[in-house]
Amino acid sequence: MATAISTEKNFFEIKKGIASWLFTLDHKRIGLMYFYAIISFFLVGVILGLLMRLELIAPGETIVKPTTYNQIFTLHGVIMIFLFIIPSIPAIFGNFFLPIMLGTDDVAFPRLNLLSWWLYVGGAVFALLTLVVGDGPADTGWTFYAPYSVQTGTNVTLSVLAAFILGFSSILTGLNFIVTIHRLRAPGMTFNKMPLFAWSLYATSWIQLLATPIIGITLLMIVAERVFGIGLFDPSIGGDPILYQHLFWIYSHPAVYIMALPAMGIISELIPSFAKRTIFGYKAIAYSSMAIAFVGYFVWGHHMFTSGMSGTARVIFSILTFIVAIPTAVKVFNWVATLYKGSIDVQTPLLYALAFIFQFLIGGLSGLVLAALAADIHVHDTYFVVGHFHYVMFGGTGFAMFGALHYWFPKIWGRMYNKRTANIGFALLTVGFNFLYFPMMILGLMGMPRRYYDYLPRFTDLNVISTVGSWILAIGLIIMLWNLIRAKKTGEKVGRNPWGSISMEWQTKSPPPLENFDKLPELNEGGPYHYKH
Ligand code: HEM
Ligand SMILES: [Cu+2]
Repeated sequence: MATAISTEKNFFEIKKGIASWLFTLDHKRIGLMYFYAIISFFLVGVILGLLMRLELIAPGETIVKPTTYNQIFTLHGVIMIFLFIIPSIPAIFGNFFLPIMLGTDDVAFPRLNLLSWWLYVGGAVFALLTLVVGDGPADTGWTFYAPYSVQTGTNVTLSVLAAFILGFSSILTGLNFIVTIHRLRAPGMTFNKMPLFAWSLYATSWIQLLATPIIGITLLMIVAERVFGIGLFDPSIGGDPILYQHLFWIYSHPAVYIMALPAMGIISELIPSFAKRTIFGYKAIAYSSMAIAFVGYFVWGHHMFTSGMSGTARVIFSILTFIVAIPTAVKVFNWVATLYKGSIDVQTPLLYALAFIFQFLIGGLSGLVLAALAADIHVHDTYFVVGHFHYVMFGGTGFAMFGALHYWFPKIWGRMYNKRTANIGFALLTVGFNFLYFPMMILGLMGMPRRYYDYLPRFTDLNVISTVGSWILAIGLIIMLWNLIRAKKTGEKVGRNPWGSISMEWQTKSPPPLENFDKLPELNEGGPYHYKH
């Protein structure tokens, strides 16, 4: 660690001005630039979600035409997947905290890290350009299924190029984290003494590095098919649309773990910090991340049970999908075991962690319904699926991200937010969330198909409840963000460790100095979570 740099000033104060941010090599500033960009797109995605729910408040045409509706859910999906949930936790909190938690001063390749951010912005620009070019955003769904994606006149080419560029950003972040974890851990920090958040990022990074190229090439094949009509996916010119589905899901199922694993890592930090208890089953949690990352490559076929695969293939994919649930259940068991007999300090981040466990469980269990081959045939492409994946991605990962934000807020900005207001925001978000998505599961079981802008009158009541839920959720979001924005300027100043946590990032100042530590950090005896009772 260089000693010439002042540790008096924190990383905000060391340099000022827009350029000092846009061209920074400091992992903390890059993490925060991701934060602002990602939150902005999240809000755009939320507005699109609210528009869809408004359309669906009553049968028939309410506010938009059918094609516009199709474009809205596609853009909503593209933004939420590629611009929000995939980058969210690794790019924001991984960038900010991984080096600090490893006791080092930056990631392995700071310039590559900055390039990742710029690629992210570049990809986002492409996605937004679809709004103003030609026939508007793609209307294919975020999955870009062929042959429709090859035939439609909307801006599929621009949308998939956006996803292609965003993929590069994701690959570079993964590469950076893998090298950082292998090469830059503080002396004495063996793999088995690494914080569980670092472990979760490690598992995630391998998926980012190895799976993302597959979607990259697949999306380019869509462009090639559209522009040159090669006959890859379009059956009218000799292509195979099922091939597209395989290639798409070979990436996109592992991508589900790019979304879920870092969230599980966050929960593994929050639970011991607020239960004031050594984490139960450290190794089981750490290695189960690796197991999930590995087995996650072999289950993609569960998205294609109705596409005409052989019976044998379907049964195998179904069984493998059940197997991924095991390492996930191992984690949940260990979190609950850690809470059991802990001296629990009920703070906002813990509330988010508890909501995560509850909602992720509903998401996971409904996933098992979909994994069960026979049941999936009935609920495939219904609102049951929409309920399921929002529980996993939003109720799970989204809530973990908000928990992380409330946990590390005082470390990043050196101030504390109003805890009461934060809890009110949390309550509205949680209530709104469950009113928004639980009815979707029931609607799906009743037979309401997804990606429809209209429905039969018998589905009306539950759709109204869902739409009202979306408004409660939106109010909760506004309160949460407003509370944090206010706290950034006027919140009470806090010291190094307002929560009494023991992992490494709490040993440095809040906000941290440029090179992260003003004195050599000490490894906690007995591993990162060893609370002395
Ligand atoms: C206020 C928040 C949100 C609302 C009201 C909302 C609502 C909706 C609705 C109504 C659909 C269309 C379902 C269909 O017709 O099939 C949808 C689709 C989708 N949502 Fe959300 N959503 C919200 C947040 C999120 C978040 C946070 C994520 C990801 C983390 C997400 C990911 C998706 C995806 C991937 C689709 C599928 C798009 C497609 O079918 O191509 N949503 N959402
Ligand atoms: Cu899957």
